[in-house]
Amino acid sequence: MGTVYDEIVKGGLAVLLDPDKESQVNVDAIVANGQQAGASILLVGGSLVTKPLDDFVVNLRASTSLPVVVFPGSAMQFSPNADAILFLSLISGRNPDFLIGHHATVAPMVKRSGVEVIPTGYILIDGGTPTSVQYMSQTMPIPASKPDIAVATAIAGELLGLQAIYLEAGSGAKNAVPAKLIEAVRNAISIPLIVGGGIRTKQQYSDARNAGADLVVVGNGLEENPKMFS
Ligand code: 1GP
Repeated sequence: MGTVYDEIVKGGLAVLLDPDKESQVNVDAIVANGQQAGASILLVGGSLVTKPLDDFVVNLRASTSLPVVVFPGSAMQFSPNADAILFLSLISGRNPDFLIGHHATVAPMVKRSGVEVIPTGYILIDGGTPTSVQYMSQTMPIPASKPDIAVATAIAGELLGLQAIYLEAGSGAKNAVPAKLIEAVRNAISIPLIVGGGIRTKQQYSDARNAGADLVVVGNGLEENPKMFS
């Protein structure tokens, strides 16, 4: 079996699941529809998760063949039972806790677990409305109309040795990351590009892919309409 990183390189769709919403949404239907639409990865996590992530990961792994990848909002969100973790450094921000602090807290546990680690530069782009990730990280997003800043930040991430860049408009964002900005970042880096936040239609998914996103992450869109890809 290949690595999760190989799947990111291949690209396509990733479905984001929030353990806190387990009782409000139909996780099985979301996963089944996502898989039917060609999803290759399940991400688990969020800016604020109040339930044990590990239980959710273990149940999910028992019910699906897709790799389950931790997408952590803090050091508290780790599961040694996951297939991989996006080891996110919030490089658009200037909050040391989210650049290296949480990482040092959880690093020995991650290393001991043997879980695949994918060092990822996490870049927040203004999605037209204040999002949980902005508030929880206490960082300012890059204006969506300033692709040069996003490009410079992504290049810095690549030069620092990060293995993927994630352009994030924030969960439930009003505006997804603009195609022009995705294209500009795509042309500036050679590591895989992940894009998410505010993608609610098949068209928006295709637009992001056509602009150069390798992996497109959908959370709310599939929660609200599990059949969004049919
Ligand atoms: C959020 O990029 C992900 O971290 C997905 O966002 O829930 O808006 O699809 P949505």
